[in-house]
Amino acid sequence: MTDTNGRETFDEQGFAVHRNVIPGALLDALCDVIDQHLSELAAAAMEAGEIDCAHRDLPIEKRLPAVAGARPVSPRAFDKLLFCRQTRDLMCDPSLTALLTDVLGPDITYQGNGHLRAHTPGRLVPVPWHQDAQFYGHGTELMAHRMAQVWIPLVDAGEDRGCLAVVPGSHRWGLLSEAVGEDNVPQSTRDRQLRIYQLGATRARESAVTLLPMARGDVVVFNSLLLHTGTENRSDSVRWSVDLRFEATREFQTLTHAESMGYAAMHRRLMGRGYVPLRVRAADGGAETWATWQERARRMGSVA
Ligand SMILES: O=C(O)CCC(=O)C(=O)O
Repeated sequence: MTDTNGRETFDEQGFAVHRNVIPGALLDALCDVIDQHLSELAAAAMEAGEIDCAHRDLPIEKRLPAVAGARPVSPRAFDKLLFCRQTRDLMCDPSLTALLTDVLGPDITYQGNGHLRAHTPGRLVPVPWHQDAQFYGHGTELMAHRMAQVWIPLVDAGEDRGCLAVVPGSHRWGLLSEAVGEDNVPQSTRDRQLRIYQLGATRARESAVTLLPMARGDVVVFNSLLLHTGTENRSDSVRWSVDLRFEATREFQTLTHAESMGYAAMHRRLMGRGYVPLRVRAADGGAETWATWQERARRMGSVA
């Protein structure tokens, strides 16, 4: 079920929330990967004498604080876990690709750029206001309408548990380019990141903001130019979520010159970061396998 007509809302508002679409088994499989990793963290912490029990009985939203103790959790600590068969199965599942087909057409590629976020209560500050395209660099906005950002909560993400907030329609503002670099991989400095966040915060203060509380099984698909943020997690448990970026597979598009430039700029960035793409849906309905994704990662030298 979609809050309203998916494609129309996506075009008009810059995002569409789809309710109760992802099968629980796919989410459980990814949560098991996280739980396995938490067991490894717990073993290391027990070995170091920092904790005296692995807290196997706790669900992942309670277990991370229990096993991490006082040690800080880096915002990027869990991204590497996403390179696994379970993520591949989630991304290639028709429950997700059907939503993406609506926006990108029948041939879809995951750009390799994804995050697994543990938004912990009271410790990590939320991700501040930004457009994802601000981080991709100048030129990439030319292919923004051939891209889709996907955010999936692995646990319920209500208003008290750090749900996303968006500025509806902000994708039509174009790129907030003041703080965006030309060649964004080497220029992706902390200083530039802060300027992007300051600019985003200023624009959000002047705008009507919509909170997006979501339940496990829901998905939001949004435009890379949409201004959005994570909100404060005031609950006592971790908001686990994944965010993934997809594009209409380049070789099967008829592109304008500007769009070709946009893809070229985007792919320079993706290559520069060693992101490993995966074709999650071909026009005939097929998808690349986990073995293919692994082999590509090996060839690129990007195996996590
Ligand atoms: O999960 C969050 O809090 C922020 C997510 C985000 O910024 C994104 O998906 O681009």
